[in-house]
Amino acid sequence: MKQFQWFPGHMTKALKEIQDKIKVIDIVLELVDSRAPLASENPELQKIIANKPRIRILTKKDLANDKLSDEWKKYFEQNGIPTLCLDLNNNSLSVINDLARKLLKDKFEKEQNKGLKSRAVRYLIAGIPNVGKSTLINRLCKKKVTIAENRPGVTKAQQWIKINKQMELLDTPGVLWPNFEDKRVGVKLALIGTIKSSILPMDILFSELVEFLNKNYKGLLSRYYDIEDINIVDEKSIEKIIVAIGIKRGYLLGEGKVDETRVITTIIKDFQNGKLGRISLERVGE
Ligand SMILES: Nc1nc2c(ncn2[C@@H]2O[C@H](COP(=O)(O)OP(=O)(O)OP(=O)(O)O)[C@@H](O)[C@H]2O)c(=O)[nH]1
Ligand SMILES: [Mg+2]
Repeated sequence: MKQFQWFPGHMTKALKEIQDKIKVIDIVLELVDSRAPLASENPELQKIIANKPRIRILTKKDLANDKLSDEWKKYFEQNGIPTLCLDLNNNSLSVINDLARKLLKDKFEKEQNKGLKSRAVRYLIAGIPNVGKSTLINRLCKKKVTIAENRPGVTKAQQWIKINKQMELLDTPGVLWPNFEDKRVGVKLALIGTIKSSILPMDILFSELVEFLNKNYKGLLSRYYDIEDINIVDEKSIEKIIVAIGIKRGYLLGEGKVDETRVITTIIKDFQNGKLGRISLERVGE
């Protein structure tokens, strides 16, 4: 797939930056999207932070299926990755620092035994685009003026944002490239809005969505858009759905022709915004 060519240079640069930063931080907050926790992770990051304490945050919990998110949390924790599922806009975020303190207990106790003062936990937030890095940072900072501090003595002077006595953040989150080697990953990322849908032909994206919904949420489209139930057997049935919804909504181009692009973009948007329900694209073990 031509559309999925990325520049390895970008990838290396972002990872290199994280590698430089990692020495001075205590713990990595690795953000992934609850609706596709595997597709939205970055395998390269796993290697770099292999020996660092980390918390994986499954963001946008409010858009995902709760039962499946719980299963993901259990699965990751069985694999040794402490995990939190959060709606970053609404949930209390104190759980993050509570869990981090617990994970860093030994390190901080050792420091204090050496006579060092108690200090804030130093965090790095990392994740692919659109998973909620800025939202998390802004919530933590509570729009207060942030005091940035230079910390010389490391390779590059780092800017720190002091949240409070408990937390400090590196000022720039580690923005990572998603992994597109697998076409299905690209489709999932486009469907959850991580990459611009325009990177993939809309009709391909749409038929992938319809097929997924048909398999896992039978009847959902016909119920939501109030059209007759159409059994998906081939491309023609997908076309029928588009026409039926277009007519129902009055998305017409004239001469009774349905504005198919408008129908498709509407449905994809409705999915992305959670209007079709709380739907996860990945389940454990699949
Ligand atoms: N429903 C919901 N929306 C969220 C949540 N977290 C973030 N968002 C939304 O997702 C979109 C992207 O969030 P950002 O915080 O900008 O994501 P980012 O990781 O900083 O993205 P880049 O800067 O592109 O790397 C915004 O519209 C947020 O409001 C969440 O937990 N639930
Ligand atoms: Mg951002």
